[in-house]
Amino acid sequence: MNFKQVPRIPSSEELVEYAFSRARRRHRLGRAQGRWASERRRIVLASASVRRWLNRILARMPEVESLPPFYRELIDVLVDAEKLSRSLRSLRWASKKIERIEGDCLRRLGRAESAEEARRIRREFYGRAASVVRSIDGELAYLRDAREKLKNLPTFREMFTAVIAGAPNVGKSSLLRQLTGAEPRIESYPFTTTSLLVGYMRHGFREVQLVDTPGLLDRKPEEMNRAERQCMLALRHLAELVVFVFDPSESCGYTLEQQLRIHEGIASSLGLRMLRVVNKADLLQEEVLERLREREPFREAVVCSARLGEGIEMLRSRILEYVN
Ligand SMILES: Nc1nc2c(ncn2[C@@H]2O[C@H](COP(=O)(O)OP(=O)(O)O)[C@@H](O)[C@H]2O)c(=O)[nH]1
Ligand SMILES: [Mg+2]
Repeated sequence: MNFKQVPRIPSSEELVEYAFSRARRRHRLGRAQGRWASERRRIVLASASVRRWLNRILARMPEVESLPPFYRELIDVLVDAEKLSRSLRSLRWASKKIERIEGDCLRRLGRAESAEEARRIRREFYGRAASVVRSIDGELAYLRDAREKLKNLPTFREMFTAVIAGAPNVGKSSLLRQLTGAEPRIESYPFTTTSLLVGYMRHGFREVQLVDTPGLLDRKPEEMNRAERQCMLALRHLAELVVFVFDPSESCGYTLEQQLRIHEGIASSLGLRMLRVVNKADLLQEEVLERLREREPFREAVVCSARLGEGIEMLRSRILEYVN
């Protein structure tokens, strides 16, 4: 499952320009064979250039239908999987169609009586092939957009996985960085900030895959946006442990009550083991922390500050206790 390997996807105009300008420049190379050899070479070369590009896209695009359910659903959240398949089918159709037009034009070229007729057949090939390419312009644009959205999807491994969840801005990504020592992988595409991130944490023989999710809000599944749906998918398909992060300072912009409702939603619906984390301890007064620890679900919570790097070792060893 790797969308990075998908080649750049051109616009229809770019593809037409690329194929026909190559044919113009290169048709004289190589030895001419038979009658109207120069026109023949131009047709063959233009056709091959377009089809090669289309076929490379088709060959490198992962087959959504054959991916595990988690990836399929994730892809469906990010792009419309059905439309993705349809667009790929259009590319396949265009490639075949151009091959047929090529065959047709070459056959007629063989019977051409004059240089003028040969030229006309070649121009006809250009025109028909270009209009096939132009007819898939929308599909090419869709695939280009899909590739951008999917190329930064991390690959998840089959191993013990903890998913970090909680409201937005509570410090989930900061904790992932602290726990894994990973530099934030900030890609130029803004989309990644609302995507899933993955990091690894090791201690002796124990290894944990940590998945950082975009924030969850206190909403029903049908009201969830793309970011929240990704988070729910990660919880449902990947998580063996949920590391649920609270920000009782409420500097995240969500009240503690709202955060507790989100927590309750996950705890009651997914039946997963949960480790609670109280983050941003640097913003909390000692009395507040003590009172918090006397109530559920904070009795066993790990208290830490991702900003100061405090409590991180404790959190790491508490997570590792769940492995095996
Ligand atoms: N004071 C304080 N700020 C924190 C702490 N952890 C994260 N932040 C800040 O909270 C904001 C959101 O953090 P981020 O890790 O992106 O939260 P996420 O949305 O849950 O991934 C950022 O401005 C962080 O610098 C912490 O322990 N203390
Ligand atoms: Mg984050």
